[in-house]
Amino acid sequence: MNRVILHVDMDAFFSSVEVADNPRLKGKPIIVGGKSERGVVSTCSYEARKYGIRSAMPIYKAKVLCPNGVFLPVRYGRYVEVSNKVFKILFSITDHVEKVSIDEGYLDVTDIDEDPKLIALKIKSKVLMTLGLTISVGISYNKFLAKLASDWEKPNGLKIITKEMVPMILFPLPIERVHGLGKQSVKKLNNIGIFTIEDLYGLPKKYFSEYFGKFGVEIYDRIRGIDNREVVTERERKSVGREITLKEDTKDIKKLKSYLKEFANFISKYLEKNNISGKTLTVKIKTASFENHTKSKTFNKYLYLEKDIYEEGCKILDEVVIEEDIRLIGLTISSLESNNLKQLTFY
Ligand code: TTP
Ligand code: MG
Repeated sequence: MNRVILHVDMDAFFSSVEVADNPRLKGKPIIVGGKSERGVVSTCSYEARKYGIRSAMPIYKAKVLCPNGVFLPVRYGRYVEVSNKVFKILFSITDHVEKVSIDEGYLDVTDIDEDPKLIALKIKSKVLMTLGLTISVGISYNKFLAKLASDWEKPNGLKIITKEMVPMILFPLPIERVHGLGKQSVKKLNNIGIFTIEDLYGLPKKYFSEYFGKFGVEIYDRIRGIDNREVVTERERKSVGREITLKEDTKDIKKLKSYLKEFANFISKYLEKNNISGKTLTVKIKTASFENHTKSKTFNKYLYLEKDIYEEGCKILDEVVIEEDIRLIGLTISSLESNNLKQLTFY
């Protein structure tokens, strides 16, 4: 049976929250970003986008493009508060919600006996009525196409992509829009005359895995409208972690541990936010010669504190013999369990 997936994404999220909190700002070019001249734009209103301003652009450049814009600092705590309310609305529709970021998520509504378009309209009106914000919704039979659909008619969009529409929608898209194709690959493909997804259709499958690495086959499938990824709810999530490819390869254990500290901070915040904890820690390293090493340890208690995750992560790293320079380091926690459930089993 075909699945029905919704992808939802708030419009100009941080700046829309600013307008909802201060309606006098409505209709103005608003830029939310780092305070100093050296900061970057987090996001801007659609009015500001007309001036060519984009996320990640330096603030000073945005000021040149739009000197009369309203420049506001980031109020992250407030956006988290609003985000939680948005997700509460999504969870009122179904439990089958995957949170992708502060303003974006997937819903699997296959089992809901209602026209998906009506579900989308319900979400849109609830978000508007309770929060004064607009959200764009994409509907399709897989995640890739649902995400493409939510972006299609932004802002305040509602777009359905059916199987029949796939060639028409996908063929003219520039290959930059294919998630997983890096800048280098795009350049290489452009050099041999491949610019659109339709052009990519001419490439044999073998070529994809050979040239685009481990995501090659996925990319081959995606452009044909095939994507079997599930909508994964927090309860079903198997692990949480972070990894980084270092700017320069290193053997400096202090430096490597400073990354573990950052990761432990991220992981513990994530666990706290989702009211879960985990039993297994895994340290992953990749050497300068691209060899992967992973070492895991399972504990007889659940970890959730940054301090514990960091210290145990360091112990695992100490046990990995490092003879070569390290190119990548990562830390992951798994065997996750809801804190509520743990309490229940305890009693
Ligand atoms: P996005 O959903 O990418 O952007 P958006 O909601 O502002 O606009 P759109 O209508 O195109 O969806 O990101 C969500 C929020 O994440 C955004 O409001 C601000 C923040 N963000 C950053 O802080 N830095 C960035 O580079 C990006 C892309 C987003
Ligand atoms: Mg958004």
